[in-house]
Amino acid sequence: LKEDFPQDFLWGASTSAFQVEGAANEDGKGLTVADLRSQKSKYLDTSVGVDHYHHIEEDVALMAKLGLKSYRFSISWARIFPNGNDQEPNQKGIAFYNKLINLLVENKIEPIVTLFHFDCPVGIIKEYGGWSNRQAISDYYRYAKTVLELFGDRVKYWLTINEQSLIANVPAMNGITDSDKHQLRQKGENSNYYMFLAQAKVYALCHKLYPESKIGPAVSYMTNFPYDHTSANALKSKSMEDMISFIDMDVALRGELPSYYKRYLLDSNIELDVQDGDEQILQNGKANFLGLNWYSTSVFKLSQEQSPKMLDGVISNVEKVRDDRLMNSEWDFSYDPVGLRFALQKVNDRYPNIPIIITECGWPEREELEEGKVHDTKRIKYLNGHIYELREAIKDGVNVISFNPWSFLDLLSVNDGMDKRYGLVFVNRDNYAEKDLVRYPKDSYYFYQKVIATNAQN
Ligand code: BGP
Repeated sequence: LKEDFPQDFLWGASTSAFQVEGAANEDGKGLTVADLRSQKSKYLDTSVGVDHYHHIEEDVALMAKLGLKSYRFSISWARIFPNGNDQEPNQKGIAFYNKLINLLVENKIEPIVTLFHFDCPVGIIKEYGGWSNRQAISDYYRYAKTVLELFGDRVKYWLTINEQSLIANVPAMNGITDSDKHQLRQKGENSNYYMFLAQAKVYALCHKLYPESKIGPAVSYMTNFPYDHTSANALKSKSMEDMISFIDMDVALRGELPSYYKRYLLDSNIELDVQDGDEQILQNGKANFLGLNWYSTSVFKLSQEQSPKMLDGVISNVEKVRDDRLMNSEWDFSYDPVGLRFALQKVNDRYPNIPIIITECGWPEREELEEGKVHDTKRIKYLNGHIYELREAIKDGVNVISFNPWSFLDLLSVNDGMDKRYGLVFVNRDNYAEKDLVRYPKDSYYFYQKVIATNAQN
C-alpha cells in the first residue's frame, strides 16, 4: 500500500478545446456543434473563447510557473479534419497542436489528450447525421489514427471520448434531432453504441502502435445517494449511477454491453444497430486506464411528478435534492470531498488496481477582479478537501496517478459561458470587443502551486 502521493504523481489541470481556444473559424478549422450552440450569447462565444489559440506561449508559461506535471486538453476534430472526413488533414490545425505539445514537453508537462470533447464537426452532421450514423465510427477512427500517429511519440495518455453518457442522453449535444421522441431516443442510443465501437477500435489501435501508452474514456462520475433509506430510492439512485457512469467504464474495461443496459433497452423498446463482428470489436479493444470527471455527490429521490429532465430515459422521474448541510454552489454542485474517496473505492472494488486519472474536479463561482486579484477562498477549500481525500484513497490502495482540476484557466462553461468560472487563472473578458483577455492567477493558483511544490506534504 502507498502511504502518500507517489513522487511521480502527475499534478495537472484541465481544459477542452472549444471552451478555451477561440479562433473557431481560423486557419481552416471547420465549425463544430459547440460553435453553433455558442452563437446564442457573447459569453458563450467560441470564436473568442479565452483566446488560448493565440496565447499558448503565455498559457504554457503560466502552467510551468504553477509547476504543473500534466495538462489535460482536447484536440478539436474539426481543426484536423474541418468537415470530420476530409481527404487530407488541415496542416495549420496540426501545426497548432504540434506547437502546444512541444511547448508542454519542453516544460516537462505531460500532455493528457482528449480526442473528442463535445465538439462534433458540423460537416459530418450535415452529411449523414454525425454520430447517429454508423459511418461516424470509421471517420472518428481515421481522425484518431491520424492524431495518434502524429503525436503518439510525445503523448502517452489518451482519452477517447469525454462524458459519453451525457452525450447519449442529450443527443442535441451531437446535433442529433428528431421530432419524434422515441426516434430521438433510438438515435441517441445508436450513437452511444457507435461511440463504444469506435473507441474499442481506437483502444486496439493505440495498444498496437504504442504498447506503453495509456488510453481510456473520460467518464462523468458523480456519486449518487438516495434521498432516504427506501429501497425504491436506493435502487433508482444506483441504476442512474450505473447508466450514467459505470456503463462507460464497464464497456471500456470489460468489452461488452452490460446486462443492466440491455434490460434498459428492452424496457424502452430500443433496438441497437448490432451487426456481425461488433461483439469481437468490443472484446478486442479495451481501455487500460480510466479518466474520471468528478465534481460532487448528488442526492436523488423519485419524483411525484412526471418531469423528465433529459429526454424520457435514465433521468426521468427523479428529483435532485439539495443537501443544505453541505456547502452548495450557485449551480448544481455541492462540496462533499469524502464522496471522492468513496467514489474511488467503488471504482477500485469493481476494477481492482485500474490506474485512474482524475480528469476533472472543480468549483464554479461568479467572479470579478479586485485590484488585479481574485480571492477564491471556496475554491481553495474545495481543492484542499479533495486533495486530502485523494491521499486517503491512495492510502486505501486506489491507484490514482494524476489529478487535473477543472479548469486551468477560466473558460466557457457549457451552458453559462463566462458567468460560471472554474479557473485557477482568471481571464478578463470585460473588454470583450478589444479582446482584452489578460490572465491573472487567482489565490487558488498560488495555493495549488504550494501543493505541487511540496507534493501535498503540508
Ligand atoms: C463536464 C465537462 C466539461 C465542463 C464541466 C463543467 O461535464 O466535461 O466540459 O464544462 O463539466 O460543467 P459546466 O460547464 O456545465 O459548468
